[in-house]
Amino acid sequence: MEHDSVATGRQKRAVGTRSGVSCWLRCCASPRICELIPNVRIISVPALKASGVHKAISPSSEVLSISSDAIKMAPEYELWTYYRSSCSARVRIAAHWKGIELKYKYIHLLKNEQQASDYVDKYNPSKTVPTLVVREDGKEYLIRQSVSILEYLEEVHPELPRLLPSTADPVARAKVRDLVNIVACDLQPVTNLRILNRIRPLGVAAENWQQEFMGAGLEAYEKVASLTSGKFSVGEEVTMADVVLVPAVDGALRFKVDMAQYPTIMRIYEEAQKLEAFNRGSWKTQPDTPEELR
Ligand SMILES: N[C@@H](CCC(=O)N[C@@H](CS)C(=O)NCC(=O)O)C(=O)O
Repeated sequence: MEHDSVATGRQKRAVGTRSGVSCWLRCCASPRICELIPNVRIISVPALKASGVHKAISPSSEVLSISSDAIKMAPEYELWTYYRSSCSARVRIAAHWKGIELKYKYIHLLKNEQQASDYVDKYNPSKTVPTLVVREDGKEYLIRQSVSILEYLEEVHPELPRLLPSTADPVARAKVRDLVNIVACDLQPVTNLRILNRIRPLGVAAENWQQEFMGAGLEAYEKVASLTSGKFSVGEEVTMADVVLVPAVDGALRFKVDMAQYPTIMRIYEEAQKLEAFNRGSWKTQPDTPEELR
């Protein structure tokens, strides 16, 4: 590799964290040759820095020279979350899976903090979590829907472990999105906290309601996943579908849905429990999880 030419061409760029020590470097010598080096460490050498050049060390200890123009700070992420929120859990799990650092801000849903004007006006007019705040190049962006956040992280960090099959397989990607939407569009909205708050005064037992509507969503998921699954919901790899499914199963278990009816789902759920990302994103392990529920 010609180190000194790294990052000088238009297609070459390096991405570092804001602290400037750990980054990845994409080096495209030509449109046909594209190499990705994760975990490049940028080191500060004052004399070089003054000339607009930085030194970096690749994981195999190669010394690289990178022009400061080519260093693009990686975005900083802040997630507004609640430990019991299945929609927040999707994002937490995905971030752990991809190795993306999130700083957490907490919204206590049972204290109705999602309805506080500070949060609603500035962050999320839907009065829900999650919200992702992205800070990059001095700008701030908000992403306010969990599935948009998943898609965004996938698009911005395609080099990290993926959550969608390759673009070369649009059918597999559509299968993943079908399953995602069974949970995100059909199951979760009708079993959300605001719905429970609305039906309870009408004398409807929350557990019966949840069992009916979670059951309907899981039944559809089970039928589709029985056709698409391998080890996970679509094939052998973890995808967005699993990231969305697992917190929904946690919710269903909480409301005592009879999960024996969904053997494919439970097989996938058990498989996911073996993975650190799912445990670290789970409602049981969050900093805002009450001590007695851990
Ligand atoms: N479609 C939204 C749904 C968000 C959502 O409903 N979040 C729930 C927690 S999982 C919430 O904040 N509920 C508050 C409420 O119902 O008052 C998304 O996927 O982000």
